[in-house]
Amino acid sequence: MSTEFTPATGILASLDLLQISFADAVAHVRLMRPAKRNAISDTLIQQLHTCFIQLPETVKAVVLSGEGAHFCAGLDLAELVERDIHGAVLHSRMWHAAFDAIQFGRVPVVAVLHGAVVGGGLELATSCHIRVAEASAYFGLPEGQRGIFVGGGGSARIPRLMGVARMTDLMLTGRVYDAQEGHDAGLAHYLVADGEGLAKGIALAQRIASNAPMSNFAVMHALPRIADQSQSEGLFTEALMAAVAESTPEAQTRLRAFLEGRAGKVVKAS
Ligand code: 1HE
Repeated sequence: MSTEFTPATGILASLDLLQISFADAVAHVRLMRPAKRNAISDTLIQQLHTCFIQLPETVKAVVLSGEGAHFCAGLDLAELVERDIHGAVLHSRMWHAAFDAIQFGRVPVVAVLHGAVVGGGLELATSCHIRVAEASAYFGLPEGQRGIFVGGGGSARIPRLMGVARMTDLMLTGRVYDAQEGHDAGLAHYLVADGEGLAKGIALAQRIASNAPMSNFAVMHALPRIADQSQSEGLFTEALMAAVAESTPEAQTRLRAFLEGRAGKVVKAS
């Protein structure tokens, strides 16, 4: 698969706070507000939402990264003007809609993290499906220090990765995890040296893009929902999802290829 990325055209090219490019079935979406440490303004959250619902059908996996020295400094605090209660609820719901478009979108997203991954930046990262952290990455939830609360889905997503107790510690004490601690706590799946995150993220996205789309869909959409269900409901959902996936023509083709010796075997990493 190619790693030559070509820039997006049309509506995706008009999103000026993002840089979107494609190499075969992989899209690379880069946050482009480095002067503000990729802080998420209303415009940026709307552009992220637009991007993920407008991805071309040829895209099978996405890599999300941040330009500059930091992945994302969270909510743009300059825009945190006094909102009335209704406005504040709607603002949070706007973030939920954008990050739901990532987590429950059409294709898996690999986040490549470096520097600050804080506040809303961590909420963005945790709406992605796979996280690669470079050694420079650090994780924090400074909302308590700013007098606010998470509003971008963090209270629902982050405890599912690291547990309520660890999130409580980050929020109450202002503790910041370095890359290794974040990895150990479940915030990152892969830990790599500085400068190696993008190559790792692209390689993972290419691998993901080679799966059957229905299998990827099942992983993205069924796994988190089954985790929220009782065992009995979860097993029933699993049975339905399994039946849907294995009935697709692509599954039948792939299964036959294996049985006829034409498909790769499962091998240990070298
Ligand atoms: C910002 C923001 C921001 C930087 N909103 N403008 N997030 C935070 O509490 C994190 C706040 N940011 C920081 O702690 C630091 O900026 C960083 C550790 C991320 C980076 O430090 P550094 O030294 O590289 O950059 P800087 O000099 O602090 O910032 C450069 C510029 O970016 C500067 O603006 P300038 O016009 O003076 O150049 C900063 O003001 C600006 N900047 N971060 C606005 N966050 C849905 S609820 C989610 C709730 C949250 O996310 S709360 C956490 C908010």
